[in-house]
Amino acid sequence: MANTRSEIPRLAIMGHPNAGKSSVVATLTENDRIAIDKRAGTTTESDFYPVIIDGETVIEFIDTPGFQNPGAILEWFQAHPEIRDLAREFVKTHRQDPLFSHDCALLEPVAMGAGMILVVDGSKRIKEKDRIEIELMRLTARPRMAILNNLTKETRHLPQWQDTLSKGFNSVREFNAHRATYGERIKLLKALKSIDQRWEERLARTIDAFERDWDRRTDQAVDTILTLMKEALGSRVSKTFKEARLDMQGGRDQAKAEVMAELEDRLRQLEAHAHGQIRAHFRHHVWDQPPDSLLAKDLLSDEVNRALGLSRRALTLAGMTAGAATGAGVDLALAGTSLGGAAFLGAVAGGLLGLAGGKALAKLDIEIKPGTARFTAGPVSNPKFPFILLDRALLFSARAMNWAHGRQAANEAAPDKVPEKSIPVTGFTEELNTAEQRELARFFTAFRKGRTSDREEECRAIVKRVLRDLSENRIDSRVHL
Ligand SMILES: Nc1nc2c(ncn2[C@@H]2O[C@H](COP(=O)(O)OP(=O)(O)OP(=O)(O)O)[C@@H](O)[C@H]2O)c(=O)[nH]1
Ligand SMILES: [Mg+2]
Repeated sequence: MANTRSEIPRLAIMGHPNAGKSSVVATLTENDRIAIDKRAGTTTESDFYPVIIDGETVIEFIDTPGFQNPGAILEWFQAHPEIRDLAREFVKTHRQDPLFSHDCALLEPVAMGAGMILVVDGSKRIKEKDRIEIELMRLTARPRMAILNNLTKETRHLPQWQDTLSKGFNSVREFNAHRATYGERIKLLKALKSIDQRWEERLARTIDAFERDWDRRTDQAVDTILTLMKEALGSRVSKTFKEARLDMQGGRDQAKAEVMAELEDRLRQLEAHAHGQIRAHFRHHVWDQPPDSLLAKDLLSDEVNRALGLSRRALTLAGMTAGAATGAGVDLALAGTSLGGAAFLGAVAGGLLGLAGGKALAKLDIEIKPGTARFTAGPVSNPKFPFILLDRALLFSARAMNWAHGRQAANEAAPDKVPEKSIPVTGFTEELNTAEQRELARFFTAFRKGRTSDREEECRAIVKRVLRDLSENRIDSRVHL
């Protein structure tokens, strides 16, 4: 059934200046364009942020500047115990009063039935002003939840916050606007659903829409990844050279270097394009890549080669032996040694020869014709490379899925920041079981040979399973890698 406007759950985000309200809204709505700043007073007026799925608003969050005069509002609330709907009556009574113009604007949606989420910085001590706001919100009797958004790693005040907040709120949750993943966002909505029966049905529909939308986006990411694998593994680059140039000193080596470098660039471009698409599926526009991230390193660098892809042992178990990967054509590593040009090796191969224990990245064919020679690099023959490419795509997806949109303005160098989970620096494919690795290996081999693969569905299922496990926190997202 379509949502009518009145059925849309609407939640106003309350809290002190700089508590992280806008960051929470940004993360919950996957909107990295909301103004967030380390200075207090960034949000000066309430703004509505609807979450639209399939053209329909499924939930709406209201980012607010917080209360101006919480003490005076609470006093008025306490002086009128006979009034059932305090928020509505307060707005009605004070609408024309300039002293309360901001508070009335803030309470207007609440008067119309919106619920509230109070955001507090759980790493700070509780103050009197906090107690006033908690009591004030309790008296509105609207569905409400409190969020402990820790701005630093200080945790000693948390038990006291839990105690105090639980007096005014049916649900108190830790939700870090910088660290929250998709799984945590869904958990938050589920908790919200259970705090007030009046909202149960509406929120159930919202959660359902979120989950369907996420599943669809996960499928899009899987599509992007499989297309990347097909295109990269089937890539070929050809260049024709005049005989005269090849006969010059080092001319052949130069020609090989050029054509291999073009293939490398093609692979880098395909990867960048796929990553751009994945980023768009998960709605990221601003993104601080940690400078030491593996994703910031060159696809063909030693560092990436060491950290990602399958180990030699796993490659062998998966049937990716040297024999399976070589065929007709000149192997670059061999070509290099037979030519004996040290300068050529350095210039051409760079990271390539580091791949999978010295195996060349791709085949190189030379077709001699009268007066010219056509050099063709590709398809990729290195057995490890597809697993590295897949690992990077999974790593990128993990980040796109789990990098909170509210993290845009974070001070990543802050010494007191909430620590990231410590996780191993390995890719995802090494953790798959041998049967799955073998399945992928077969698929890669088919594409390298330009064949479509009947294993595609199995591979799709494996990649999707990894992405699902990532977004539901069953495997760690390695978000900072
Ligand atoms: N470390 C950390 N910093 C956070 C977190 N959430 C917000 N911040 C930072 O806190 C500062 C204020 O965040 P905002 O989201 O602008 O806070 P606000 O409550 O909307 O502030 P006003 O609009 O000024 O009332 C920014 O520098 C954020 O990056 C968090 O979960 N962790
Ligand atoms: Mg704000």
